[in-house]
Amino acid sequence: MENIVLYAIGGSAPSRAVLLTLKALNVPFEYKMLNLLAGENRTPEYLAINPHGTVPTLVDNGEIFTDSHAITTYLVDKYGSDDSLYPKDLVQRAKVNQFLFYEATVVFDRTFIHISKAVFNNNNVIPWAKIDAIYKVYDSLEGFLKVHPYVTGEQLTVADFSLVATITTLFTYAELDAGKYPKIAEWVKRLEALPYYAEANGVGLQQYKDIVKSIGFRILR
Ligand SMILES: N[C@@H](CCC(=O)N[C@@H](CS)C(=O)NCC(=O)O)C(=O)O
Repeated sequence: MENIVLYAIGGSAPSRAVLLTLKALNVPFEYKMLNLLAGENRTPEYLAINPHGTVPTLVDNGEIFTDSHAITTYLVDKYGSDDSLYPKDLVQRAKVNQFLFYEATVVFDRTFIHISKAVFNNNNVIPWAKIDAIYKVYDSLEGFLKVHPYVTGEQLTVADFSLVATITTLFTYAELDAGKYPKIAEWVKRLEALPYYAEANGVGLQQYKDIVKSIGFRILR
């Protein structure tokens, strides 16, 4: 058995950010898939590991980590053959942290989680304001990508993994207009070209989209 155990599910964007990192680093791990729809994240056993009941959770040699941003940065620090995905340079590291917090506090928290939770709880009429919040995110991300190929600059980092997992999931609710957001469209293509992208983000993303399609949703203007 591997030392690293990942509790996750492909449909979850933060889980996919961790999968992208593990695949990029080529680190072996045991994948424990949790079916959130069946409440497998609310069992006493899982809550004993992660009292918040969320995925992903990563256990490395008995140490437990319950947030994707903390997990991806830890993995690069511990298992990276170099620091390119999470630079040790103070300025570059601060920029990566900045975009990890942007993903956590703006992209995920102001848009995705509220829409997704509602849809998965049979409340599938989405007020326009919530969709508009997604377009505001696209506006800011387009601005951040104006001069660089990746969010922090010239180099791919875990901030790109974190953001691409959530942004591509938001496409489910607010399709990206490549004419209006060319930099985001190019950035997504750049990430899709990574050899591990399809396995780490593509498959789970499609699973998420299929579930939402089967539930259906309507936007209330
Ligand atoms: N900040 C956390 C967010 C984790 C999170 O909210 N995951 C969702 C799935 S995308 C979840 O587990 N939801 C189940 C629940 O809240 O009960 C991270 O980045 O790891």
